[in-house]
Amino acid sequence: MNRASWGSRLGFILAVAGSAVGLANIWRFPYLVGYHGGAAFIILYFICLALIGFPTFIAEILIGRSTQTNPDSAFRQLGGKNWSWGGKLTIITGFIVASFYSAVAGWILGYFIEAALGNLHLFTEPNQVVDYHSTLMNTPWWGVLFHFIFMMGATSVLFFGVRNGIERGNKIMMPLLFVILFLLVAQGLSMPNAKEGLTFLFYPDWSVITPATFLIALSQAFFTLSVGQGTLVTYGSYLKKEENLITSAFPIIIIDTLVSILASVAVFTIVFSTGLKPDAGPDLLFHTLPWAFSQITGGYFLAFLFFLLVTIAALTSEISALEPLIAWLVDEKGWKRTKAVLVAGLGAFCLGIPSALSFNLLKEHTWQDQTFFDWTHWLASDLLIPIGGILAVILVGWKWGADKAINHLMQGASVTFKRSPWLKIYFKFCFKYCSPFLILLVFLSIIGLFR
Ligand code: ALA
Repeated sequence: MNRASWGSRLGFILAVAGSAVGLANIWRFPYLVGYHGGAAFIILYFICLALIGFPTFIAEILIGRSTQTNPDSAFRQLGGKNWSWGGKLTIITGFIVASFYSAVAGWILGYFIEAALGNLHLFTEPNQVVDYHSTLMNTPWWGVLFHFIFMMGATSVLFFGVRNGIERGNKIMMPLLFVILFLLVAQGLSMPNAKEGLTFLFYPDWSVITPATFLIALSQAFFTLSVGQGTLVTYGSYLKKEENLITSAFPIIIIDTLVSILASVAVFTIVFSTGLKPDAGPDLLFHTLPWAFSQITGGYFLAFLFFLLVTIAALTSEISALEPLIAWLVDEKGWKRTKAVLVAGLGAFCLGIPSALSFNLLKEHTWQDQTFFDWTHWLASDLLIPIGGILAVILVGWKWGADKAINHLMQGASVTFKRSPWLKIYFKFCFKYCSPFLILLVFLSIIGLFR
């Protein structure tokens, strides 16, 4: 049987961009910037992207493209039998991400429905917004129901396969996402105090930067690029070997970064124009914004568009977190795609239920003061994703060998490398030394070695 592949280069770019652009761009990035010194955080984030994010991103796609198979067998082919555990670990990571990500995205979908029903732009007091949010979060069935509907949405795209499902879905959803984002930015910029929001966003406040900020910037870069969760290896495995990987991957990084910045512009200009501050942390989305929407003309449409934007972004990422397990079940176990999608989707839904209930029924069930959601989120984002990333760069830089890997990278990209010969040095330096060393540093500090 022929292995699935992308129908076009644009299809690959939009699918990977769809995976990258998600809650981390539209929700997390603006509040991190708001909290960690505006442009100072953005500059730190760019450094993390250049030295660690981009090389790891390329390394993972390269592993997939060169082996044309799922992460388990790809790691085995390049590194030998023992490396297959590394590949399996990344698939498990993707699965765990898919579980809690869907629970969180369920709230966003629920908020989109609230916005569509006209319930998110008529608040007259800030407390009402907080109470409204608490009431929803304290309703167990609400979170689980929308977690289920969201998972159904993701699996129904996945059922149709790589070209007709993932690629086609992203070709529809990503342009829609850009249109909505531009509408929101245009609206934000036309508001009375937009300048204040922009000044806050682009003024670098270095006084709040600490070594911990570097870790936060790196984990943001990793999470947003979907590194370490098997997605990039799997999506890379559907890419033809003669594709120019550099010119296909670079626009994705630009799109992902641009979406983060534009989302921040939209959020900051809207929030500042209503006299609020964007430093409320995760509550920015559920408290600050609905209150802001309640105070401006056209609040209904803004709320509707904003939550639609976030739902679409989350859906394309959810799809990509489930695909590695599906590819593994199809490649390694010989399952039909429909059965694999059903089992992966159902499994992630079940694992996501305790996460969805961590804010109500299971709130008191904690271990070391952390709920189930906190634990799974920590396990995947802080532990398994960096491990997956470091394994990929060590596999490429040391086990497979940086020179061999770069030769493979040059396949389809010889003109690009001829035009920019420094790329060879950059990738060799990053694959072999810079990225593994920096990720290791981050990892050690996450597990508390430098506390
Ligand atoms: N890359 C996805 C996001 O940014 C997971 O949310």
